[in-house]
Amino acid sequence: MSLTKEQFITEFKDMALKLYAAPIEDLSSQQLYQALALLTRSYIAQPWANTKERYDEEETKQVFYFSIEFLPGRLLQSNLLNLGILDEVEAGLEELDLHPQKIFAAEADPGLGNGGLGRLASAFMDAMASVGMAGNGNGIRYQYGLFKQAFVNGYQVELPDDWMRNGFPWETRKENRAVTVKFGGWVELRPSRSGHLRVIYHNTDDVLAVPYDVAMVGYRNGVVNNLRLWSAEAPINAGPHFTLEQRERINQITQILYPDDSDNAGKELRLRQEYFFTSAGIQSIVRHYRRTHNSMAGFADRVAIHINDTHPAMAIPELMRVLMDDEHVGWDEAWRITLKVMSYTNHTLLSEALEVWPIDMFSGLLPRIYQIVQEIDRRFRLAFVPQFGQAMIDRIAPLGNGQVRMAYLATIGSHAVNGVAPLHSELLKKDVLHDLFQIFPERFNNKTNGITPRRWIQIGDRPLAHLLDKKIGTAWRQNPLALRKLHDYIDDTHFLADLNATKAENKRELAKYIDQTVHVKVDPDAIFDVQIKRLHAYKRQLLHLLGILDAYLAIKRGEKRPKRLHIFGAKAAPSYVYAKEIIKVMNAVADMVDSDPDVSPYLQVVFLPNYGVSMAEKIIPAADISEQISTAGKEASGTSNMKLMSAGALTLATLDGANIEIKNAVGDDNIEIFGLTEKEIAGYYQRGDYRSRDFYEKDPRLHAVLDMLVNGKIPGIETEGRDIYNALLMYNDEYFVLADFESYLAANARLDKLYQQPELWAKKALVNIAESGRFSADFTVQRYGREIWHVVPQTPEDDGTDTEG
Ligand code: Z16
Repeated sequence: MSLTKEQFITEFKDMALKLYAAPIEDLSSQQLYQALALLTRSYIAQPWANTKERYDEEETKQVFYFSIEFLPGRLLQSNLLNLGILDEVEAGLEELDLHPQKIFAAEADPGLGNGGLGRLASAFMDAMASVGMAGNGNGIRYQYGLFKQAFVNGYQVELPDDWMRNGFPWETRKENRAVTVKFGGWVELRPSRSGHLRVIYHNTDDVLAVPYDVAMVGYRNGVVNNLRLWSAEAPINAGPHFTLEQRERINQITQILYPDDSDNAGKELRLRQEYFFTSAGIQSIVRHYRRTHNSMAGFADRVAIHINDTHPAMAIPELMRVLMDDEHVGWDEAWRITLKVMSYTNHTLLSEALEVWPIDMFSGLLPRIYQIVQEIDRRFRLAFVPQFGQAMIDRIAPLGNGQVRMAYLATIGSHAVNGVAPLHSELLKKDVLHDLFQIFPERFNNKTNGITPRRWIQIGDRPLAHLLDKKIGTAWRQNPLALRKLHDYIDDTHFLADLNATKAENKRELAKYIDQTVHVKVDPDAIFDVQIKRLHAYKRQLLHLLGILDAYLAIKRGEKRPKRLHIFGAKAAPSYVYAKEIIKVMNAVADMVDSDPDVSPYLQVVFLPNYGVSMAEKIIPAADISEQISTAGKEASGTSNMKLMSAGALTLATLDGANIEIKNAVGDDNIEIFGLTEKEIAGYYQRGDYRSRDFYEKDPRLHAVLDMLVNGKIPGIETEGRDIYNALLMYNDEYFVLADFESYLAANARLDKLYQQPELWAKKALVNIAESGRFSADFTVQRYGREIWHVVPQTPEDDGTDTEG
């Protein structure tokens, strides 16, 4: 859209006056934010309505991305950017003597996700709108997002995230689109006169699902898609016998996000949440379709439904239910439609994360859905036992071991199944879904994850964005592959210096932010070494910590090294004791290092509490080193690796997840790889001959570092230090931390040395930025569109760069 600065000033003053009956000088940042958000919303309304109308008129095939998590980040600045009016608005605000960044910062960050999976879902929403794809989100409107993390005496404390306290100006309640979701009770199947089965529900608990829609604005293309978040409410005519307690139980369904990342809580409330938003989504899609079609025959040509991890896998039996019970489609035809509509992404190989439900719980809560799953199970066995044998089919049928196995159900009921990086997709076929791969090889494919450079460079890294504009023009803002033009300047000494100056500026900014938020002074000239991701044993923040302890001891011995600032951001699941112990030890080490004048000139550790999208926007632009050090074979993809690469950080990595793609993109000279490969680790498993204690005994540096966990040198970690020590030595170090210690140190030493040559460092940073464009989620969703959803992608065109191995 077009908007002049002057126009904006008039409209903004007007909006503020209407809202607060006061001149802007009297308003708080929060009030200014509310006024600006409402004004921005008014700019979005028309293109939003137009987009909807156009999809309906042209009968565009629509994608529905079902995800139990979304992590959109703050929306004001990104909506202004995508509308194409950010510069005018900022100029206008400045003319009014207001500070745009302060107003943007007044927005609460919707924490409706845990980590990578939720953020990926939101990147896809932004990307689908930006490439002009008809892509909608379907999820849950949690009253409380992921807990707010604080540290008390170094321990993680979880506080409620009341993110809607000041309202959420981007949502619009669509009470006219509400649907009813049924739980519990029992089902009566009665043949009717017309020959179909009549399904009669008795004694169900009914919940009203009310949608709240959030606009997903495409980048300067007039497209506005829809993210639909469902809220649970008591039915309208609930009647007098409906108790307050019952109301409470209903409200609970969308009260709070489960704080587990890569873990399966297995709680009934979670199952309720899953069926709630899945059923609501399916019902509303079918209802919308039926407003203009009098049969379901063509449904699969107009609708693609994507199952993001198994949380919405009940979309499969739920669509079967609606097709058969409500639309009177026979089983075979319903199954044909369902298979064609559904596709599934797996995000993890960790067995503790694979969802299974006890049959008792599942059938009690969802009796009709359970009947349908039983029938899927029965037909699956019937079809494949003859060819593949009872033993194999018993392993992979939807029902087995007294459980409903969601990953198997998702694979059996989808026409496509993908992993999120080539190694991950290969391991899916080799291990977790091996048997199903034998039956349905054509369904399996890879779609490497992506990120949105709009948020991470255009919004998060303004200094870099401006430098790029000056050097290579602005084409990269539309098509990030244009970043490759940077290669032309690999020998341009001035430009390399500018690149370093930009990084230095971002580091000063982050230093200020750290001072303001945790009151710690950090040296902006240090190497900024960043690890930002959920706290999990497989991600090995502990390896990073052992590296820090080794540096501490070396410095104590009198070794000189370039100063390193280690920056951590990580939340641990509240029930994950080991992860919380690691946090405590890290904070203790940070204090120890800080209070030691021998060490603090060379080493500093800062653990920033409450890491999330908005904090990432501040940390990433300032990073020199990106730690991506998971045990090979465990991290499905990772996405912070891509974001940090695009900010010119050098990746310190194991050959895991998308790190491998980054290595292929930048070449061996522009990344620091270390550690065991997935093959080598598989070898240890097969032979059963990993002995962590051997590494401890033969490497004196490792010995000294581990002893620090239990010898009292680090104050206040008696229990935690001992537990971690035991996990590594008595319980044989499940994640091969000790095996990778030596090569991790060697890689770090190479980085220290490289940092002494700023121009050489800058060249490597340049290559990383230049090659980061291929990881734009715009390309990722276009690949999904072409190969899975069968929707026509529009602009900008993918150059076909192959990141699929
Ligand atoms: C999650 O964030 C991920 C996997 C999972 O099973 C559950 C959650 Cl909440 C992450 C993966 O760990 C990460 O490697 C990947 O990049 C991300 O999902 C997006 O695919």
